[in-house]
Parts: sequence; C-alpha cells; structure tokens
Amino acid sequence: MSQSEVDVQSLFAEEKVGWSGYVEWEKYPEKKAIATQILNTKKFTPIPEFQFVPLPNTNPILIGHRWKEYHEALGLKNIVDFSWKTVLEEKPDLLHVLDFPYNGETTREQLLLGKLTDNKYHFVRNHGGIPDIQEDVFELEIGGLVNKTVKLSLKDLKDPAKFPQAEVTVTLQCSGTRRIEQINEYPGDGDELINAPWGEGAIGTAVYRGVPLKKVLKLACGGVTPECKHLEFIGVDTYFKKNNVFNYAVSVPWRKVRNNEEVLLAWEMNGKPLPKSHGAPLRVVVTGYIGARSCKWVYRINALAEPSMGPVQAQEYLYFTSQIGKQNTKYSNGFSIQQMPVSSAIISPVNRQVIVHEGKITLKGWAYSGGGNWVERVEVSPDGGSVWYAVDQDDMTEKHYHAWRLWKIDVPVDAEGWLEFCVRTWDSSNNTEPTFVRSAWNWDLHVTSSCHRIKVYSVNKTRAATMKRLKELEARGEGIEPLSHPLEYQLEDTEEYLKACRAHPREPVC
Ligand SMILES: Nc1nc2c(c(=O)[nH]1)N[C@H]1C(S)=C(S)[C@@H](COP(=O)(O)O)O[C@H]1N2
Ligand SMILES: [Mo]
Repeated sequence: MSQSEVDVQSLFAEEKVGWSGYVEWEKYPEKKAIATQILNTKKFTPIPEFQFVPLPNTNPILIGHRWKEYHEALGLKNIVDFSWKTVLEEKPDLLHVLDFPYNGETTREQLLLGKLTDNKYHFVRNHGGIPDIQEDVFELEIGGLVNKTVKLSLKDLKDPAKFPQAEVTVTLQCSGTRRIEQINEYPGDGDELINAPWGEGAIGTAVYRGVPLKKVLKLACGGVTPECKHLEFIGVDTYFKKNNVFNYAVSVPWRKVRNNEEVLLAWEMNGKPLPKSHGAPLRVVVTGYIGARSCKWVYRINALAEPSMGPVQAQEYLYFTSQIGKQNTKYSNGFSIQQMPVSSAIISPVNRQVIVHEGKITLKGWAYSGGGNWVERVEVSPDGGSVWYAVDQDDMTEKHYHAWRLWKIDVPVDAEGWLEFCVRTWDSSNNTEPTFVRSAWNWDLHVTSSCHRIKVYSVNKTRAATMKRLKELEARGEGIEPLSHPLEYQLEDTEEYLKACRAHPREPVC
C-alpha cells in the first residue's frame, strides 16, 4: 500500500463502528474540500456512450468504471466490493443494468408474477454503494426545525408502545422507468452519473411496515416548528457529483409528511426484514412520489424551511421543456419532479414479437399512478391509438391508493402483418398519458409516461390462406419464425399459378 493510500484511508475513515460503508460528509466541509482536491488531481474513465450507440449485449449491461474509480481515489474500494457481493446474494436474477452504482431491473417474467414483487425481484436503483449497518448500533438523528432534536435506536422505533406502526402497499417507481424509449428516439443528458437506460422494469410493489414519520416527529420531537416546510432525508451512501462528495440527500414537503401513512420510516418489506440493497436497516417510503425521495439507509432527518440543497434534490430529477438541453439547461429552469404521473406498460408480448393467434391477442402489463391517484381504467389499442378496448375490471388486480394494478386483456385482432399496439391508463383524477414519446421528451429523460407502444406481427389462423401455410410449414417440421428467413420451397405450383393469373390476367387484355 502506498503512502497516499494509507493517508486517504485514515482521512475518509468510516464514521462509526458497526456502520460499514458510512463516511460522514455533510458535517465536515473541510473533509469534503480535501476529497474534491484529491478528485481534481485524478483522471477518470469517461462514462460509457450508450445513447448514440447500441447498448452492449452483456450482463451487467454497463460497467461503472468511473464510480468505482471515484471510490478508489478516496480509499473506499471496500464499498464497491461489498455492493457487488450483496447484489449477487440478494439480487442474482435481476437484469444488471449497471454494476456500480448498482442498478438492477426486474425482468418481464418477474414483473408479471403477482401484485406484490418478491423482494428478490424488486428493482434496485443506487447512486452509490450499499452499506452494511448493524441494527443494534444503528440510530436515526432528527434535527433542524423541530422542537426537540432526538436520536432514536431501531429498537425505539420498532417499539409499538412508543410509535404506532403501519403497513402500506406501495409501488415504487424510478422516474427513469421506460427511459430507453426516449433514448431510442431522442437521446438526452448523459450526466455525470449514468442515467440508467431503464426499460419497463424499474418499478415494483411491496408491503412496507414501519412508523409514519409524522408520528415520530410528533411523539419524539414534540412536533416541528412553524417555519418547517420540508423534511430532508440523508442516506449513508456517498454520492459523487462533479468532483464533489455528498451523502445522498433529498426532501419532501411537510404537507406530504402530514398525511399520516404517506411517508413511512420502514424496516420491513413484504413481511421480511428490509434487504440491504433496499436500505437496511431503515429507509423512507414516500408514497406516490418518484422513487428517488424514498431515501434508503436514512440516518438523519432535518426539518427545513426550504427544500434540500443536496444535488439529488436541487440539481437532478428536474423536468425540462423540450427546448431546454445542453445549450441552455440550468438547475432552476426545470421543475422538480415529486409526484409520479399516470403511466403503464405492455409487458407481454414484447416489441417485434410474431404472434400466431385465432382472432385474439392477449396482452399483459402494469398500470400505475402517483400522488394518491389510483388506476381506474386501462385501455389497449391494436391500431396505434385510434380504436381502444378497455380492460375488464375482473382482469385487473385490486385497487390501492399507492400501488399499481396488473392487467390482462384479449384484444380482438382480425388484421395480419405488423400492427402497433399501445396502452393508456386513466387514473382517479381522470388523467391519462401523453400519446407519443415525442410529446413528452425532456432533456433529463425522466418520466417516460407516454403511451407504451409495441409493434407485433399478427398471423391470424382463422384466415384460410394463413392456416394452409401454417399447415405446410408444420408438415415440414418448421414454424413461421424467424419471420425474416425466406421460405425454402415453392409458394405454389405452376398449375395453380397459371390458373390464378389466367383468371385475373396481370396486364389488361386490351
Ligand atoms: N440513500 C439512497 N436512497 C435512495 C437512492 C440512493 O441512491 N441512495 N436511490 C433512490 C432512487 S433514484 C430510487 S428509484 C429508489 C429505488 O428504491 P429501491 O432500490 O428500493 O427499489 O431509491 C431511492 N433512494
Ligand atoms: Mo430513481
């Protein structure tokens, strides 16, 4: 180990025993400044280009060399190693979109398994490493504009005699869900941090058990002071941005927290202890808001007069107009994305699938709306958005204030060849989705809530000619796929050809 490595390791040592992966930055501006100085002397691998070139066909899809190097530069390689080890233990079967910071997406099959997403399959979105914090030494500090600053152990928080508990069914959706559709049509910000090229699987639903933050503020802190307008959540993980270091920090308005069961401090997910990758030992769950506000590994809560100045709150998760881009973007010219809009996705079939059917095609997917709106109606169009068929209520999972509905529909389809299917959802406020990706493209590629579209190739067996062709193929031990491979036999014999062409000559007779 070189002299400088020894130095960084003592400079940026872990803050507390039993809190592996936790370096405190927010309390020590001088320490932050030294980290920046060190980072400024280094050259880091550029972020991989993945918007203007096809995504690699590998697993993990993208490798986070740059973030690994950031951590290594500050002597924090152990965090990188522990994160990946935890992913392999807790999330072996996810689609690994980025290995570090870890971003893992739920596969199509896993998404459709049921209303609640198994912890093993729930997507993970990280901005830094996964820490390893021992429950018995963990404490949560609450300060700022509260009547009394407190430190609470997990034992305190879990004691039902001290705080009333709640269980809430919550869909967490990353605001980057379905971003790949924006990228495929119109690339946007590559950013200092990779904006993960998510498909339809950066969404999942779980029952979280914990205590409403409102109750903790009231019972432990004697309430917030009248100036308090926002609650800031600080997570243990180290976050790098433009050569500065931070602990992950976000905030939500006090108005939101006041709705008792809409902001929880949770330690249990689907009846099991919160997995490390989901924020163990304690996380915030903010219903109806973008996933980013549900701070994992939360160890400090500050009551503030203004929203958090942390870069994740103030400089990211912004929604710009389509005329804002690299040429003119500023943090203040996009609005802050908090509540999720209504959106949906077709999970089965998949884009470009060939479907052999008997006049009906079955589609399945999810539909969700944030802000406490629930999904009322899901409609599917087999013609790109002119004719719509509504999903039967019996074919949707039950309603929740803060969770998605999975749906299924058999759509009547007579036409053959390429068809464009799309889905749109109506929520309880009668909101629906923008029609095209282009209608809602934005520079940071957030909230791709436009109607999800897929193109499928319809082969209708109820048509005689099609049935005949399928039988021919079957007799030869072949199928219709791959569509792009030509048939290797004559399509009709000479007699049949001549009969048809003589009945309907190709040229006018005179
Ligand atoms: N401390 C911390 N909390 C965090 C994040 C993070 O990187 N660090 N990522 C956020 C984002 S962007 C999302 S979408 C959700 C994802 O929650 P999950 O990983 O439990 O699915 O966690 C949020 N909470
Ligand atoms: Mo996210």
